[in-house]
Amino acid sequence: MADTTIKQIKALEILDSRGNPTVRVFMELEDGTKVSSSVPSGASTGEYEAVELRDKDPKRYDGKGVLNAVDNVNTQIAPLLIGMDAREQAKIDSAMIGLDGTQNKSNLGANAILGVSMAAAKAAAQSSGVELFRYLGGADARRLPVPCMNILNGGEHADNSVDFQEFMAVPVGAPTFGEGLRYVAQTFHALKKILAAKGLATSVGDEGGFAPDLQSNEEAMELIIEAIETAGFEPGKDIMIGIDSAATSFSTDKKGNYDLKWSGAGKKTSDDLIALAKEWVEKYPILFWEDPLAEEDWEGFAKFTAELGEKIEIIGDDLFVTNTKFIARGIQEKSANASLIKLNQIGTVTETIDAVRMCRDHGWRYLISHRSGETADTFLADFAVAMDGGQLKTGSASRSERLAKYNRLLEIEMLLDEGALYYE
Ligand code: 2PG
Ligand code: MG
Repeated sequence: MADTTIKQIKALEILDSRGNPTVRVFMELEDGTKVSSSVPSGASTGEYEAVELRDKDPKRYDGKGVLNAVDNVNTQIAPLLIGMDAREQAKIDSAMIGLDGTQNKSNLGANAILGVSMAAAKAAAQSSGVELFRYLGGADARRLPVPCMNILNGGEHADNSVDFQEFMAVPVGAPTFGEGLRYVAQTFHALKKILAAKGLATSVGDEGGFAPDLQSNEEAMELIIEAIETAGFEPGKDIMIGIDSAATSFSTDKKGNYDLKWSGAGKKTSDDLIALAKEWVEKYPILFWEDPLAEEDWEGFAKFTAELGEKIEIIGDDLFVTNTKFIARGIQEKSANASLIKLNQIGTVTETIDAVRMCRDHGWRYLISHRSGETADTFLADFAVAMDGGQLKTGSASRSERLAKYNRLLEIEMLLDEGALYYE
């Protein structure tokens, strides 16, 4: 039997896809297994996310350095975990939570903790000779997620005139993951040609989707429908649309007042945004709508869900921050019917799985997600399969840190061969 005892843990400050510092953790086991794991970082972050520890030293990376988080791994977490069994994921995670001692991981930093948490899972899988998705998900982990491809970017992820942050093409009608990826990648290419023909910019935003200046938010919907059709697919049957408003980023008080500032559409209330959503849901093939309202607008969310919950999937991201405490409240208050799932919002693999479990137990859907600042780490792809597929958003068909995850899923599909299942 391989010895899965943790021998060494070491962290390094690296740069993410936006050129900002993030944490990479190296772990070595007694049997010689060596792995590394890199932590992503968001831009439209929720107020109640676990804390990403930044040095705040203005002389380095505009205060965004992570040397303190790196130091916490090397001098505090490593001595605590060396000698533990890497297969004991829950024990490892709870030891780090205990050492941190805060509710939001502000002491050690969620970036420090998550890097180690993911590295432990990778090391245990590698040492046991099983693929990470199989290690985390068990013998029946064989369902690939539907790739929700963010082909048009706005909000805080782009410098354009679109308020809503993400417009995703979701290939619900594809027979396999690989085909689904092709459907939406071809739609991405079709969109590029359409934009170019209209004299609109084809430069991309943080997640690799196009970021043109448009006349209105609705124009984004029209362009995407045109792109789906141009690519040879049927909107609503082959491909549906997912939206992430990331409404916290344009709310003025987080509790029901908004300013569609980038498009210039001006001041809105929750009720106005709900009315707009109702209109769009009638007009367009919308599968889901994430963060249609801001993170503290619980009342607005409940209204939104009462109006549209039977028709579309309503996903809380900033509202729930992958935290079972907030998801439980959402279930209780019927604030949504699905949750976004981001590892670094909560900070350990175990707690992320807890959030997924809570969704499943209550018949909620979940959308597993990357961050706008990413690395080439493909942990997320395996994690999505381990969590039984469902839905995954990991950007567009450009930028290698996004494609790395989609490509890993193609590889997993190949490994699973006839056993592979796809989204239902
Ligand atoms: C989101 C994410 C990922 P960020 O709002 O869902 O797409 O963005 O990582 O900037 O929070
Ligand atoms: Mg979001």
